[in-house]
Amino acid sequence: ASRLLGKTVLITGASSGIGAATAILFAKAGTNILLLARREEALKSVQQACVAAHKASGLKEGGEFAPIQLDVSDKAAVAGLWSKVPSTLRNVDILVNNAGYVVGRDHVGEIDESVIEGMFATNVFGLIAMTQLLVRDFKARQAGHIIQIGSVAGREPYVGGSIYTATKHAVNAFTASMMRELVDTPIRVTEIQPGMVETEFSIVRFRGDVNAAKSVYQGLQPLTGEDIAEEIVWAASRPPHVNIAETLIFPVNQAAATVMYRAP
Ligand code: NDP
Ligand code: 8X3
Repeated sequence: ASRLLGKTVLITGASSGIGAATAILFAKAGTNILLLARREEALKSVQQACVAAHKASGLKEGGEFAPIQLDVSDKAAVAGLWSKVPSTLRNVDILVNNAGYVVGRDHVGEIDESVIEGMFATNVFGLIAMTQLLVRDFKARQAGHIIQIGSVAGREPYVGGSIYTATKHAVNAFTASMMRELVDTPIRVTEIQPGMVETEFSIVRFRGDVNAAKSVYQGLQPLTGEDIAEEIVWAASRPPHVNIAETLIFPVNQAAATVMYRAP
């Protein structure tokens, strides 16, 4: 949409899945993008895909894509982000807080301390740190859009999901409070809540066990990263007086976090 032409987008977790698909779709729409994640090589291939998508669009606006290696759970790295950002991309218009993950399905009492801390450090503290950094700028400029990637897990608890659902409920409460705080500004706040999306998410959840990851999607057609990217870019391209506050998105055969129909 023409409303996105020449805008600058910052995406965390841009090296795979939803974040990578979102970067490519924003590139097609004539934006500039800061691509953040821990894996540098993967970020570089997403950068190349963005260059190709922008070229194919034929648009002259946008087209600057900067891969920035950054762990959102590293407080010092987040505080020092601006020193890594090219001066032309310093004024971010849209923040997509997408970095996040789950490890395991262990029940309370058996969950590894490091797994608990890791999930909170990225999904909650990392998201909050990135939001704080950008919202200061947005307030000073009286502009900007913060798009949080929550989850159905931020609305519903489920067996084996105590820590992950707690992190996504925290994202929901943090985001909803901030939306209330910013009600007298032009700054927009959106939370996207996907159901099952086939990305590297389940491979990470099952610690690299690809077969266990595949079984999550057996008998149904899951969402793709591109499906969620369309939702994000759609929310970002609404007219300035419109705020898409929350959207819950399921595959057609999913109806709740643990309610789905699988073809036999
Ligand atoms: P992926 O595993 O494919 O992508 C996760 C991204 O987050 C990767 O780019 C990863 O990159 C990045 N990341 C993880 N930890 C950090 C960190 N500490 N610092 C910076 N980047 C980090 O999964 P999805 O695309 O599915 O997940 C994206 C978001 O969507 C997550 O917040 C997830 O919770 C949410 N979600 C996913 C659903 C699903 O079913 N897939 C459903 C609902 C929500 P790298 O490893 O290079 O750092
Ligand atoms: C990911 C969806 O159901 O695996 O946020 O928690 S679920």
